[in-house]
Amino acid sequence: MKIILAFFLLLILCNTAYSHVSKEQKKSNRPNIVIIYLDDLGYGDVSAYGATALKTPHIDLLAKNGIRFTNGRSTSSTCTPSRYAMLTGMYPWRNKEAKILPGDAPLLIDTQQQTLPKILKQADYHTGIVGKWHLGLGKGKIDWNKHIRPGPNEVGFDYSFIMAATQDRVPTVLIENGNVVGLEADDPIEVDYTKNFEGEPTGLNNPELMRIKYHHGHNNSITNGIPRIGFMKGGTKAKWIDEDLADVFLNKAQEYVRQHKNKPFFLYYAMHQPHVPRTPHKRFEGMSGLGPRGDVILEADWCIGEFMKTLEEEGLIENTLIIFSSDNGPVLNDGYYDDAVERLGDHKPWGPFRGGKTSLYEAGTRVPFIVQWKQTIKPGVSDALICQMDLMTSLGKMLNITHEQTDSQNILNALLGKSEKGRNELILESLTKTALLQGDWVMIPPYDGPAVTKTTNIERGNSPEYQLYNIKNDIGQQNNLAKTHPDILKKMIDRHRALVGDPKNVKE
Ligand code: NG6
Ligand code: CA
Repeated sequence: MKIILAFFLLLILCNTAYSHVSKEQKKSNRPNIVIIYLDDLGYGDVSAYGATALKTPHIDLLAKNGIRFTNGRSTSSTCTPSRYAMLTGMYPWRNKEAKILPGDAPLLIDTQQQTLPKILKQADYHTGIVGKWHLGLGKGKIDWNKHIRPGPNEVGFDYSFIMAATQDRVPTVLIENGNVVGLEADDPIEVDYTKNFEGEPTGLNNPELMRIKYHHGHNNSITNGIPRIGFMKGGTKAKWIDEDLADVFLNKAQEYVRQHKNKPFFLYYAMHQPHVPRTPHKRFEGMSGLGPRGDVILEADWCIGEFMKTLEEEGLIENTLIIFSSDNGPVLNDGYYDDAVERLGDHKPWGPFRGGKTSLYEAGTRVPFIVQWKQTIKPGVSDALICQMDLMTSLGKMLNITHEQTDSQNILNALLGKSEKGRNELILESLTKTALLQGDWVMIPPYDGPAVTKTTNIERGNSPEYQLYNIKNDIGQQNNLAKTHPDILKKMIDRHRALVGDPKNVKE
């Protein structure tokens, strides 16, 4: 009897020891995952990527401890499509609604669609988003005074604390798990993108109420002294104070980490800088010498440092996979007078590349892209072509979660620095127009439209001619080789057509 008892005891002991080991192993294979995603930050805005006029020590530290990708991409040179691709693994040009959305647009992601957070949930992650959403909410006309759904919580996020669209679009309120924060029952919110509410001031009619002036667009409702896109009424107490947004999002992101530290979590920390209107907190005002655009980049860098401190304090720094990137390339004048052009000096937000936000040229989609996972990744620099859209399949692969095939490719080895090989090709998108990147070559089909957008002064990539660039030898895309390399051109035209269809059918 004693022997049998001893045998069972041994069995139980062995079992506990075994399950302990396997739990540990599981743990190291399942890092916490954080995507720190900036809005309109350019490749050249980060000192780790060559900026000298701006110093971004906290982002640089990520690069020092991780892999700095030189050919990391968003799918698109604007916000909504890039975010759509990152969260769904689908090229945005497959969905004709995936364009810059107004603040009252319906949810762009189908609630049945697979998404990055849903895949991580299958691997038993807790999932959260803090910051900019810009992927639509609800199913049609939104009643902002009721629970708003579907939204992030219906496409895979267990927790959400978001701005609906952008800082320059109404409603200028924050939404936590589908409910407007600080809303008072006797001051309901109304939003309209076609007409103003009677008696409400606008940038157009009441310039005296503006403390930041619009340059183009942005002349509808004025909230917090800043004219916006769209009309809004009510919700006075719920309106955000622009200068506090960085701290509010940071605090929520830190709180999220502290609350979920005992189980693997995925946090999508979607920061709002340096998108317009650029409203640094007083602590950062004037700090960069480049005006508010530079100041908010320094503010964002500081927030990242504070966020990293929280990971340290909670003992999570080693086993957290941090992905840092931006949704599209940079823009200077994006509709407000904020000295971004006037105070630029020698700073080059686009780095060595041509174009910027809304551009088919390199600076549109070639963005800062850093991956840190101290416990696993050996620091370095990688030239592998990787795209934010690939995170879904690559992270799914890491966690052994399979899913239906999408446009998202498995580039896990490149992401973890085990290989210099990423994708072979990528379709680049600018406001529904597309180009093909293949190896060292970019082919841009002929497109109607201005070569330069007058208001933002950005080269779009439109030309009556085919354009073909070798981005290895000609990083600034100055020499169009379409005429001298007809074979490559033909091959790329055919491939582009096979993937996207006839580019002439694409409407803006
Ligand atoms: C444009 C806005 C621009 C910015 C952009 C969206 C005007 C004239 N311009 O329509 O200011 O809000 O949309 O930026 O209204 S994004 O990063 O979210 O794609
Ligand atoms: Ca953006």
